[in-house]
Amino acid sequence: MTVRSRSAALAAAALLLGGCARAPTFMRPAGAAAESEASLGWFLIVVSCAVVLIVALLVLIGSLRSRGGDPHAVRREGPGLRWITIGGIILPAIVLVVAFVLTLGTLNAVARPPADALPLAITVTGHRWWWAVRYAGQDPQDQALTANEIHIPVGRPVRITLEAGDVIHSFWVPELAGKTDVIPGQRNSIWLEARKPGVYRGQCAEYCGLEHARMAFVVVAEPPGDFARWLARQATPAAMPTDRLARRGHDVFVGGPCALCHEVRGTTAAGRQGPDLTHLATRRTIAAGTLPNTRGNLMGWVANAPALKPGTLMPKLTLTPDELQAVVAYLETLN
Ligand code: HEC
Ligand SMILES: [Cu+2]
Repeated sequence: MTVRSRSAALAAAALLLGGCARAPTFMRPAGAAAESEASLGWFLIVVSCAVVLIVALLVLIGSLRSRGGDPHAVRREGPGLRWITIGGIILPAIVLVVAFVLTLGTLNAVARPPADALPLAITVTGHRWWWAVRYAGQDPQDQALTANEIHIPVGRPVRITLEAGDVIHSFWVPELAGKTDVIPGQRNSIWLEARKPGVYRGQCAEYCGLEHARMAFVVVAEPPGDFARWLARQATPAAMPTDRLARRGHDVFVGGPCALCHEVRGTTAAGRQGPDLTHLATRRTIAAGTLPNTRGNLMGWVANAPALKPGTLMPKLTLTPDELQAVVAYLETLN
C-alpha cells in the first residue's frame, strides 16, 4: 500500500465511522414502530452487502482462474451447472423468502393496535402546507384543535388517524415511525410511541406543491401529567384580553378577513381555511415549522405571509401599521 492510498483508506474509514456516529434520524429510532422498521432495515443492508461482497469475490476468483481455453465453450454439466442452480436460484430464493417473511412480520407489528394504547382519538389532517391536529376525547377537556404540533404522553402508544384536506401528503416522523400516505377520501392510521421525552421533527414526505418542503411539524413527547395539562389548556376557549391594544387587535381580528379563515374558540372567528389560533402563543413555530414563533416573525407573517412562504394560501392583507401592531398584540395573548 502506498502512502497516498493508505491515507485515502484512513480518510474513508474516518468518514464511515463519523457517518455511523451521526446516522440519519430514521436509523436512530426512539419508538417501537421505528425500532422494528430500523432493525429490518439493518438486516436488509447487511444481507445486501454480504451478497455484493460474495458475488464480487466469485467474479474475481473466476477471472483469475480462467486462463486459456475457448471462452465460448458452454459447459452443460459438472460443477458449473451446480454453481448456477445453487448460487443463482436456490440461494437468492432463500434470501428473498426470508426478507419477505420478515417484512410481513414488521408490517404486522406496526399495524397492530398495542394493548396499552391511549384511548384518545387524534386526527391529523394534511393541508397545503400545514397540518391540522384534532384531539377528540370523551370529556370536553380532551377536545381541542391545534396545528403543526402534536403532543403525546411519553411511553404510551397513540393512534393517529390521517386525513387529507386537498391533495396527497405523507406523514413522516423518522425517529418514531415510517412514512404513511395521507390521501383525500381515505382514512389511514398509524401508531406512534416515543420511549423518551423529547421533541421529534416530522415532515411531509410526498411532494404536494410549491411549499412541500416547508410542511413540517413536531411531535412533543412529554410525561403524562404535562401532557394532560397541555391538552386541558388547549381545550379551553381563548380569554378576552384585558390590555387595550390587544382588545383593539381582537376587534380587528374578528371584524376583518382573519376571521374568515381562522378560528379562535371563544370568539366569533370560526374560519377553517387556516390553522386554529386559539392557543397560537403556546406553539413553537408558525407556518408549519417555517419560522420560530416570535413577535418579529408574527409581524412579518401577518403583514405579508407570501413574502416569507411564497405560495402559502394565506394572502397578503392590507392592514394599517396600527392595526398590525394591535393584531399581533392580540395574537400574543392567545396562550
Ligand atoms: C384566505 C385565508 C386567510 C386569511 C384571510 C388569513 N389567513 Fe392566516 N393563515 C391562512 C393559512 C392557509 C395559513 C397556513 C399557512 C401555511 O402554513 O402555509 C395561515 C397561517 C396563519 C398564522 C400561522 C399559524 C400557525 O400556527 O402556523 C397566523 C398567525 C395567521 N395566519 C394569522 C392571520 C391573521 C392575523 C389574519 C388577518 C389579519 C389572517 N391570518 C388572515 C389563511 C388565512
Ligand atoms: Cu404535503
